[in-house]
Amino acid sequence: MGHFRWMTAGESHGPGLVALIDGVPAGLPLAAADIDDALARRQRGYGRGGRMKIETDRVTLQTGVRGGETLGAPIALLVPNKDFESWKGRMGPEPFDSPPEPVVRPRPGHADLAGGLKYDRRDLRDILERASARETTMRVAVGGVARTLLRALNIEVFAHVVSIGDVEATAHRELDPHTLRLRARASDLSCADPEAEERMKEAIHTASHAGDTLGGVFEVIATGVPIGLGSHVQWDRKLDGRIAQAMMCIQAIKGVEIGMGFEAARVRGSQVHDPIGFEAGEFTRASNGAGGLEGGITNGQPLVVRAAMKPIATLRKALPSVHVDSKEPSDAAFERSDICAVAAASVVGEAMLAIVLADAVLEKFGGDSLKELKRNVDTYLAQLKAY
Ligand code: EPS
Repeated sequence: MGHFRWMTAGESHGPGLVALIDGVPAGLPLAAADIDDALARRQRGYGRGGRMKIETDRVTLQTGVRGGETLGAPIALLVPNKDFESWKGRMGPEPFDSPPEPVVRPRPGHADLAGGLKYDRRDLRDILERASARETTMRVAVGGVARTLLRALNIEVFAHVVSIGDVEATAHRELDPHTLRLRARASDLSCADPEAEERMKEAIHTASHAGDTLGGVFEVIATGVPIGLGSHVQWDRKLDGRIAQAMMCIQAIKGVEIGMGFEAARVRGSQVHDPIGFEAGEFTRASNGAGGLEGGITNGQPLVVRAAMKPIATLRKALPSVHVDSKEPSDAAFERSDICAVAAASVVGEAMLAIVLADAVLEKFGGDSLKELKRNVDTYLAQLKAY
């Protein structure tokens, strides 16, 4: 990624979370409200923990925006952690008056042990504070800026939950993208299948009573994506590879599929590939098994990406672990946590796909101002029409 550049910083219980974005063209109308809607959606979801009742995540645009429009300059974003108030003396940059109680019983499945060993930290809080999925707040904030840019080009990105534990939604298969998006938005679990959603809630409830957690699968769809983002010519320019990386680097994601994904490996080629037609001056496709990508290039069909989230690693009924100082067996540490965060992760997936697409759009079309970018897109679309 090099055209829409970004980074996040911040600890889960530190003073706040920040992000820096570079590469957004000048003249894009941008307000905090464009981002806050997604931040609020990331906080929702049946099975979330106590932290989400404390926080009301809202972004402030610190730099790069003047009078409601981007300047083409770097954009700095800030989201304060309200919970920092209760962590004073244990978090923050100042030396502590007395050493805080260390975290010494690593949780299997979290970064605690590998990170503690790698960074030579005896208090595993030094690792978990940054490894926490709290960081995804800023992915969503950055994604909000990316989505605003994409919207100016009529590209929409949205996500919905496909399964939680072994409960699978099916109703979405019959829905057009617009209806699917509206139904997912209206649901507590971002699931467009109300009957499956009830069973998902029951599964989360049951896991919670057992002191356990649940993962699941979400799907991210992008519509209005022009033909020709990404390229077949070099490994790191293939857009499917870039999308897979963007999804895999979300906390707790263990698998990614594009289009038919793993299912394509089980059936014959004739059941996988999408027949080409030509109607009303445009190439058409009879199906979308490719999920909108062929040879690492977008083909004009909706992008369809799924990601599998493992169950959250912080378990109330803790798994066996070892005390890092005494090396004695000891149950893993438990702190307040979510039971299921798949709906939240779907909002993060939406943000990550928007970021990859914003980067790919700027790579292909360039432009220092939104006006120049749009002009470049229009010229290219006219070229496609004349093909
Ligand atoms: C999260 C905030 C965290 C966790 C969760 C995600 O807040 P706290 O640790 O204060 O409860 O709820 O992070 C994890 C599940 C994890 O394992 O780190 C958030 O803002 O999404």
